[in-house]
Amino acid sequence: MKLIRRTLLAATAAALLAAPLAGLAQDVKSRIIRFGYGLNEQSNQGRAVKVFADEVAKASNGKLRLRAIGAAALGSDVQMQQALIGGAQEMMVGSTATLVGITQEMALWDTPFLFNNTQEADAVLDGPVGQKVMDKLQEKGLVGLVYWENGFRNLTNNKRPVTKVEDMDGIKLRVMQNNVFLDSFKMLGANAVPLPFSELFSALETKTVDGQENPYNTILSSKFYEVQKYLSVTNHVYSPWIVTVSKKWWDTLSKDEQKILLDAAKKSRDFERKDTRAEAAQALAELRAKGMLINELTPAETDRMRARLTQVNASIATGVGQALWDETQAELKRLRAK
Ligand code: TK8
Repeated sequence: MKLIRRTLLAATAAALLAAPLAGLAQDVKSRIIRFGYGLNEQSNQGRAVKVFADEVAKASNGKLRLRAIGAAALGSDVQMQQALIGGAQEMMVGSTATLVGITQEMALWDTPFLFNNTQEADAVLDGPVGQKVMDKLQEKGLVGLVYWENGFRNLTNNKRPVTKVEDMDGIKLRVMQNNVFLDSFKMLGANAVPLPFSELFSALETKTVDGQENPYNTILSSKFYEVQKYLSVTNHVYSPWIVTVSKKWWDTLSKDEQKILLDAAKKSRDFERKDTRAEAAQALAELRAKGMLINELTPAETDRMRARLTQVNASIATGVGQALWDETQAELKRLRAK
């Protein structure tokens, strides 16, 4: 008797699990989702937004329709964040660095040389520390879903190859709109100027600034090679992107709708990281072929740059809170001991 009951239970459970999602009465309304991003459609960011849009359409039987709007046509990262908070736009993906003005804890990701490789980045961002930082956004009217990879940042400029810290002297360098980046590059001797990404190409073209720093993928997809001569491999910081939702809007969604968006975001993340890494592996050769002069720093010069840059660590720790800083360092130590 017991056995029969158990078998019946198991069979029912199996049937429930096997029922296609679409077959269940899903609480999903017809909705248009404005999803903004800063790079162009052909970039790694644009490709991943497309994957996200397709996943959302598939999982909602076409009811949730994502209107992807790239090239900062809805505004810079900072402007879009405000639109999300106000409820005028539903979703976006952008740099965590531009969120520091809203949520201090995001400055953790601006720590120079925090991660040694992408495995460390994935483990920390997708682990408890990453989640804690992301959850902080909710108090400010944003919901973070997943981190994507922007990547390790490298320096380009039109003045000279940067082979040592001193070469940064007087270079007018565009930085992201964030005090950690501003302080870091001032520390290196550059004349750091915060500017939204959407104004960067023309600032380089008109020589309003001499240089900038971004991952290889962006230097390629945004055609910075057309207006920049030197690329110095510095890998000075790993930048994440973050997919965020307007909390005002998120709170009006059903549990089913929220789940569709979160699941699709995770799929897009897995695609995006693979795609970005594959592109980054090829990008340097392509940039060289486009005419950029590329130089690496010697290990000794990298160490000197690191020593200068990491002088900002103490103020980052104060900004994000010592407990969170320590937890991150402990997590990295644990990962490195493996
Ligand atoms: C795109 C930016 C960009 C970032 C920057 O909107 O601003 O330099 O690296 O990816 O978020």
